[in-house]
Amino acid sequence: MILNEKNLSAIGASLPIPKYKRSTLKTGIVHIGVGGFHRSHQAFYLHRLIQENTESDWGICGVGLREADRNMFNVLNRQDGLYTLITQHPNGTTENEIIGSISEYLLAVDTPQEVIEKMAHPNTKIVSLTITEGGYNFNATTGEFNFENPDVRHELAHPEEPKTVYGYLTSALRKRRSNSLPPFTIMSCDNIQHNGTIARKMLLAFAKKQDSELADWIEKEVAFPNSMVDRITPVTTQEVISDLKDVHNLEDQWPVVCEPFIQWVVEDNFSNGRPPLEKVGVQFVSDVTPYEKMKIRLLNAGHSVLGIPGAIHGHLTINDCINDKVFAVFMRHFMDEEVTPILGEIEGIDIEKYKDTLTERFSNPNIKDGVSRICSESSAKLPKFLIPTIEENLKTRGQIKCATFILAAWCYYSDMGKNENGLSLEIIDSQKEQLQKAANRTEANWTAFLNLQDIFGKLTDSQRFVSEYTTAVQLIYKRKNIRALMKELLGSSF
Ligand code: CS2
Repeated sequence: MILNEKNLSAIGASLPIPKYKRSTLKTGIVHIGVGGFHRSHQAFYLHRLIQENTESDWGICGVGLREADRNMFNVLNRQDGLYTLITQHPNGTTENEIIGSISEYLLAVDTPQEVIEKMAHPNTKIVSLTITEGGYNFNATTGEFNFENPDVRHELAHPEEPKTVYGYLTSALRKRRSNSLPPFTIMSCDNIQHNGTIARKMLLAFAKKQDSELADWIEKEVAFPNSMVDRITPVTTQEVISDLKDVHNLEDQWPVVCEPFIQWVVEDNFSNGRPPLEKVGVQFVSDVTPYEKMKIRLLNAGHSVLGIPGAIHGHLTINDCINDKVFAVFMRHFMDEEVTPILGEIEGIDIEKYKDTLTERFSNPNIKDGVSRICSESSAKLPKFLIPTIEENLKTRGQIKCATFILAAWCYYSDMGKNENGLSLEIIDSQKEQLQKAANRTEANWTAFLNLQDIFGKLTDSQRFVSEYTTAVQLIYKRKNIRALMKELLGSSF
């Protein structure tokens, strides 16, 4: 049976379906970047809220900005925005639920004006974003907006033809302003520390170039709450799609798999009202900084610390990595010695327990989170997840050996094109060519990879870092046994 509105009540005989009338939902949120994560996290919270508290003003209109979003557009249109959320518990129990909070989906490349109209509609109170770390369009070294981006250049020259998130946001905000409507809140849900502050800084830089009066209005009127978002959501496999068909006779072309854990901490700072998400477990706080730092520097960095050497060694999933004692001890050492000292006290949080929970979550055998997902877009992730930790430790003379080793391993990963079993490794990264080009020069110049200024920024000014990196990269290339080196690096911990 195809998952769609028409078949919903029949599907309801075997699976939980939305209990609310989806046709009466108003769109209160426009969300840019509907992928697995948005659907396991924000859309799930909204679904719960609508279901349990009859909050019908907070339906979601999903938006895809890129041609690459066409597949999501086709699937969600075919399925009337419905999809199955599959929660995988560590003990093997599976919960399936049909989520109904995405009531519309627009593909901006086809209907740009419709997207702008939707954002400018009086019912829209929030525009939320999961556009990935790379989508914010800043230079990692300077932290400034990248005006060299050809899409940005295009939309600055032709404001009526937006391409990036900034072109759309300014067009819609301009419209709201001229219609005397209050602005929407811009709510970033990406894994970037101070995600709201960065979204604000980037949008203002863009808007100032385009229309300085509008920029002044945005500066005064638009709220950009910072937030910490968390739920591990692996890539959906064909196997998951087939299982739904075989076991539940349900044809869902793009279900979402996730872990049971979920967390969302948001600053209570909204320009035009917000859904009462505290009713479904969202934490509203005045300052999210300590939570986001903890999550990004431990969970997200922890993933990369496992995933990059894991891919080189030939582990396929995060669960495979954490079940390998060498990897587990290495990650914990990194967390204990390199991250915990710079986190300081976080009110209400027991960091030791938090780290234990991460090990447990990474060990969930039913999540099968591929190392390829973790390693993808490392050029945008590592400058946010890992490099700042090295920078802080350099200032305080803290330890940097594990994090530096991971950067050296990343160079090897980018260079080799295959793992230590000889199987090919696919690099999924918008900077793939630059990474490969720099990494390919390593054996002629051991620090060639560090010349990627946009990624490593000022790290290369530190002699201590460059020397630790050089030692690590030489060992990795010469020994060709990443696991043995990780073990040796930790010495007496084994
Ligand atoms: C992961 C995140 O992409 C990554 O590298 O660390 O997607 C992670 O699974 C989520 O942030 C969990 O909340």
